Amino acid sequence: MIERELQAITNSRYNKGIAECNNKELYYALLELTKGSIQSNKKHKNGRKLYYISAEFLIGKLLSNHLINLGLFDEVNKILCKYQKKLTEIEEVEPEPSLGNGGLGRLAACFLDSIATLGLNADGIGLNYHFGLFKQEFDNNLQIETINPWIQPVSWLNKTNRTYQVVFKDFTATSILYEMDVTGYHNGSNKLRLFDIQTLDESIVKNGIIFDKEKIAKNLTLFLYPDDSDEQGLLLRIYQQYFMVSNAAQLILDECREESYDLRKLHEYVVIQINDTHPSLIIPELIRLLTAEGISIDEAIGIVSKTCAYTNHTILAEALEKWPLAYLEQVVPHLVPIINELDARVKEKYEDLSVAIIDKDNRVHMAHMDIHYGFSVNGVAALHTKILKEEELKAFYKLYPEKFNNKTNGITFRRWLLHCNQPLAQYIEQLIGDGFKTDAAKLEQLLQYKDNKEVLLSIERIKQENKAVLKDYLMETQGIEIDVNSIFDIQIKRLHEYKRQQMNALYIIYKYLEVKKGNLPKKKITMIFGAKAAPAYTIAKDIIHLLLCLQELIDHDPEVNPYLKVVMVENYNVTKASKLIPACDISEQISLASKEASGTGNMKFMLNGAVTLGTEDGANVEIHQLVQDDNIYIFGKKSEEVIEHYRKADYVSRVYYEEDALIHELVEFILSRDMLLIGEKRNLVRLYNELINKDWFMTLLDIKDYIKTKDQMLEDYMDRQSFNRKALINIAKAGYFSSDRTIQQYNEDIWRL
Ligand code: GPV
Repeated sequence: MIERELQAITNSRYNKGIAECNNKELYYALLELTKGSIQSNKKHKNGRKLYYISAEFLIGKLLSNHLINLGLFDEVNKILCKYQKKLTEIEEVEPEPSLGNGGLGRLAACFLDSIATLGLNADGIGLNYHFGLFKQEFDNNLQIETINPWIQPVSWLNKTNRTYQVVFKDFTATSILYEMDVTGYHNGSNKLRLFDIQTLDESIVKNGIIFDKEKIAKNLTLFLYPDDSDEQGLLLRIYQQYFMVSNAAQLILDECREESYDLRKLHEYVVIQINDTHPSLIIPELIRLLTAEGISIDEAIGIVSKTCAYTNHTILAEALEKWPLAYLEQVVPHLVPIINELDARVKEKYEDLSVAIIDKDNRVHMAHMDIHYGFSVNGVAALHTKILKEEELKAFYKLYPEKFNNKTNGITFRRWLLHCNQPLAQYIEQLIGDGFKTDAAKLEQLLQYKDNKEVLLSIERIKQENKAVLKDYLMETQGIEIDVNSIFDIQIKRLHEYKRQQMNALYIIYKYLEVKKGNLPKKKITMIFGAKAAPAYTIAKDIIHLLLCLQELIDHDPEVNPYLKVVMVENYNVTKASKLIPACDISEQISLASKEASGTGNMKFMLNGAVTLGTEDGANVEIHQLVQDDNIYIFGKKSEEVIEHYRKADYVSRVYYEEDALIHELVEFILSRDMLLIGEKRNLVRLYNELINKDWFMTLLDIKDYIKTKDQMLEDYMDRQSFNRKALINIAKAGYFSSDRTIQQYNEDIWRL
């Protein structure tokens, strides 16, 4: 049946049979086939509808994802095999849309998958960035940014004829709506709706990712959050955000009108989830549109407050958006009276100026607006929500305890197990049946095998198989040779000082010096990194430079390279994550306690049988509780102690550097002769100074405990059976982190669809 359909498509498209098509032709044929199957898979929707508004949806490649969800994957695989074609090779043809930066965007994508799987009535709303996040290349051990064009004449995007006018102070933009289908696992489909601006001009991008930031009509949807290190960048970001939410608000109200709903009862038909503060301007915009319908401002505020819910994803002060009122006046003056009114009501009601929307410097605190004028505020892991209540948002928690709730993040097991690790998924199915595919909690049944030698050996063999696949992939894509008989230690995530890739780099230096001294590791260690740095984040780029220099140094040192290997994977993205995670032994989750709101990579690694080396931070805390002490390696200062250091401002990294001989030696190495021969002095000196004079994220506070714990972990790895047992327990306990569970909780406590 499917075979005949595919055959018909290749015949009409290319006038060829399946066997004669190349991978590119087969990709487009499968795209057409898959899109056709989704069309016929729509379900009637009714009841309250959720709009999940997000500036990011890091969806990754979609072909296999849809095939799995539609239940066509195995059959298509079989057909392709029959013609000696490989789905994995065909997938290489598909470009990866990079519509997100990292965890927040990927979370939105996992949520869409679970929402559709659970059959909930919901759409995602965002922007159709033509070049998305930049593509990363390495040159001279430095990060270079180029564009990532992913939109092709034929793609998963469907153009609609919905368009809106979005009014800015200096011009009126005309939008156009594109849509992508979001399939649920064996269950219906929803839509991801991405707005674009009609006047966009891709040709204004020159020289990597440089473009004229002032030509808003031409640049608005070119990139995901372009560099906001200067005023033009900040203004563009406000243009983007308002464009996104004005379109969203118009769309939502239109859909209500189409159903003849009473807009005064909006909250009975609609719930809006605001994904971090990027879409927060939807609050004043909706109020504006409702008052334009003749509804009083009092009533409009009341309606919107019952419709909007806000998710917080960070406590990092620099990531909490505060827009100068003057900028809003420059871009969207018609929202300013409403924001002023919202602020005035807060100031009249509460004396505490720390909860004001507009502060004394005339900056608008987006999160404050969300909390006062939304009905729910949630954090993304238990510890994160606790810190919100007790520290960062304490004043708000006092005012509105009933609004605060926790929703620990999750990941879709379709992509992060069934697709990325087929050998493991099949083996689990052999052991406990296929119930875990729809009810992730069933993975716990694996615990009955935790002392079964044969099972533990199979888990090890599968990991070995996945390492071999990764080895071939790295050779093909980057010409890098890795040793499958080494321990794979992986840290993949955005490059940020709080995530402390620099601490891992200091560990590499430590190991390097140990080998030089003749203290050889029992087994070779391959340290793999993947990370993009924001183009304007200087220190983050310096850390990439340090890692690349260490990679080169060790590669060229025959005394050390039999024992150590550093690999920086270029252009880390969702596709690369799905190749790296199944091959990992040690999952590095080493953020400074209190700083990583949740993390979701930690969950993906655990699910694929890697053991976590981490701090008591974000969801690591919950992983620790689930797997218990024996199956995770926890180190470093706890969040209370870290918060105390911040409160007292008493952490001085230089003291650690001066008083501890080992720390001194490791940091000094950054400026050693060997390093300066390879690297750029300017970058290395800057990073060195940052570590000894600032070290905002307390690398030197935790480095000793980190080294000790990691060495213990490497030692324990040598007892293969006991380490495989840890892997199995991690897989068995990962069920809690299914985004199906997370979404069920959102629906029960917040959305009530
Ligand atoms: I705020 N996060 C992100 O990726 N981008 C952002 O702009 C902000 C937060 C991340 C957090 O850092 C992670 O800890 C978290 O797991 C993820 O959001 C999803 O909640």
